[in-house]
Amino acid sequence: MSFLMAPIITAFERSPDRGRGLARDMRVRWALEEVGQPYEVRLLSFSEMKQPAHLALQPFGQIPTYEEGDLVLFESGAIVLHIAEHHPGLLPDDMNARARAIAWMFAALNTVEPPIVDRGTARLLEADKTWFGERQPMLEGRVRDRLDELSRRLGGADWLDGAFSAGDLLMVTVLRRLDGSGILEDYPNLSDFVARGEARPAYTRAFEAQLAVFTALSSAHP
Ligand code: GTB
Repeated sequence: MSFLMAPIITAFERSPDRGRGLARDMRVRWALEEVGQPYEVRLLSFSEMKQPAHLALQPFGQIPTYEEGDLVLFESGAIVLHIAEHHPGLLPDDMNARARAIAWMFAALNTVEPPIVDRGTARLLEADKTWFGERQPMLEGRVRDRLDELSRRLGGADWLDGAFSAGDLLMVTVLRRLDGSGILEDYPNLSDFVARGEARPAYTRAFEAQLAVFTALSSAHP
């Protein structure tokens, strides 16, 4: 099934990740690619994100948003769930398996992502504080606690619960936020899990699309 009009998502005009696909539009692009739904992208500057027109779509002035006909959604998890519920391929048909896949979506966003974001935010915004050095091991420890648990649960499986689902998609994007930290490398089965996600053709298409935004910007303003 395809939506009648291509949905429109928003993304950073200048992503601070410089095309590494770490911002949260990546997970929405990837979900749309997995189900074969064409989409359009409206790029926003940081100031546009805080103006009334965008705040009407996203109360917190953030990306991504999703517009499809008269439906407007914000929150990347809600957007991915909406896509998964309206197309085959990202959620199992069996109702119990479906509920478990949705539980993994929440686990990615609600249990695994927070300590990863806390660590990243501290490094970005608090590195000059006197207490930064003292706090850092604690923040990294919280990330490692979650990865220990996730790694134990994943074991030798390819995906978190049977076939690839929106739960895996979100978990891969969350774990990718540890890119460059060296932490994920201590968990070979989680590194392989991320690599398996990144090897999916839909992931590659989504990654290339967001990278093209950065590449176009760099060639316009070298
Ligand atoms: N809970 C919301 C969701 O899941 O949709 C969170 C959305 C969110 O945090 N959006 C960020 C944003 O718009 C972009 S993704 N921030 C601007 C603002 O709040 O003013 C977060 C992000 C940003 C940059 C990198 N990076 O450079 O690596 C990674 C992730």
